[in-house]
Amino acid sequence: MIKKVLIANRGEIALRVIRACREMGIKTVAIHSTVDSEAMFVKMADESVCIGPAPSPQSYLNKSAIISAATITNADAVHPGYGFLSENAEFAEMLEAHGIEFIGPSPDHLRRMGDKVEAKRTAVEIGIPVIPGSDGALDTLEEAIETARKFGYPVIVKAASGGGGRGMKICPDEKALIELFPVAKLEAKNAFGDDRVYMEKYLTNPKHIELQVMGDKYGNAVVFGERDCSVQRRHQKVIEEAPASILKDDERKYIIETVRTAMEKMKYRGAGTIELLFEEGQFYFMEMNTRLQVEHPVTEQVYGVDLVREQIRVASGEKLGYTQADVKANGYAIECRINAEDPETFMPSPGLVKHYHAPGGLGVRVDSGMYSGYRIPTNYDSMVAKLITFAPTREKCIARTAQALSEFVFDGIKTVIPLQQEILQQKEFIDGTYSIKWLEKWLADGKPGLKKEEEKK
Ligand code: MV4
Repeated sequence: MIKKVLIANRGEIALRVIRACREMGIKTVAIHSTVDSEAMFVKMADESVCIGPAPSPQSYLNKSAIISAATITNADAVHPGYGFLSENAEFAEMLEAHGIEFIGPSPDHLRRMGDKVEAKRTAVEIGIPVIPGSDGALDTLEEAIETARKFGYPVIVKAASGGGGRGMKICPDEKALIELFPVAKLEAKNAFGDDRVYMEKYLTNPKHIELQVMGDKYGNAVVFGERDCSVQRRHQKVIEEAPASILKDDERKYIIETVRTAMEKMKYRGAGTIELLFEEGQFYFMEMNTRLQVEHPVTEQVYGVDLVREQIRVASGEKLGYTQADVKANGYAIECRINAEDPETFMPSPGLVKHYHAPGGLGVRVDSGMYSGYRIPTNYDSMVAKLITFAPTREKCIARTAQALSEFVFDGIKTVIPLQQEILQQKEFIDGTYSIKWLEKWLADGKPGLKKEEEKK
């Protein structure tokens, strides 16, 4: 069993991992940059090592500095959290070479899923439905035009090294494709040093549904249901929920069994997420994320599982503590990502939080490294807390979320809480029909349907 874990991350996820380790009797080492020395995760770890200055490339992305810190503190494993080095195959290989366990998938799986053309090829091989499109990368405009004629417009051109919304071009017709195909290739070359692009039929109004998977070193895999992550703006999720309220029982059963079988076929190890688009009753593979995700707590609350504990257990070589028959959903959970941003302009709002108060009560969980007197640094992303609420019904869960949001105090900074309070009152959110397009369109239209508006009339 792993005895000491170095956490190669910061903020709430570092804290999340420290808490799981503590419960398991595992010692923890925090690494941090100079601007994070007063952060909660540093205070909560058994030991800490300052590994570099504020810019991530010199600290949280500095592979050799992190491995040195693991070596001098005698850590036998590294948990990468999300973002930073969590999906970096080279980092996983370096750790392996130093005899340190990477708490995550194999380097081969990290590399394969990082290449979106390879990921899609793998999805086909293991039986996950994919979006109709090109067979691998497209070299020439002529090939692209021929492919688009076969599947029909609109089409989307995606960078093989992209992902998460980076390096995509939507082409409504052939004229647009002729114009945008070379641009897509050039931008991919400049952004990723890889000009390979591929094409798919563009789905115009889908939902983003993702499945939580977990595999062990013995080829066993389970799926902890799905999440609906369609409330997003510029590829940043704002509210996530589990289960996805619009799925019918047979749709859910089918996709869970398809993905579970697929994970066993590829012998996937560790936590992962299969991202799907869902439109008109059909699921389509989009990408696989080879890490624990920000929104994992909604799954934990609905399935009563500690996903970080399971990650550590399977990395230690233990068998999964669950079979698919043990996995039962209970109630509903909603997560709000509280970002330190202006709720109207989305401009970052870092600074000193003079006074902080978190909500509480039945069915309320707050994952955050915030405390009164903490100064949010400007160098990293703006998420300062995650509110996770859970209740027996979705209706009760929405009411609980609204109440909990109203209890938060962040004195000195702006947060997106007012926006989330408004979203909770919208018809599309309440009935669960919102698609990936909904939030941006509602904002662009000046937030129609707000109660305030109706009172004025
Ligand atoms: C798509 C799509 C429609 N059709 N692919 C965005 C992130 C990256 N994982 C792929 N993305 C999309 N791929 C086809 N064939 C629409 C999106 C997309 C999207 C997906 C999920 C959540 C939000 C999104 C926002 C814009 C576009």
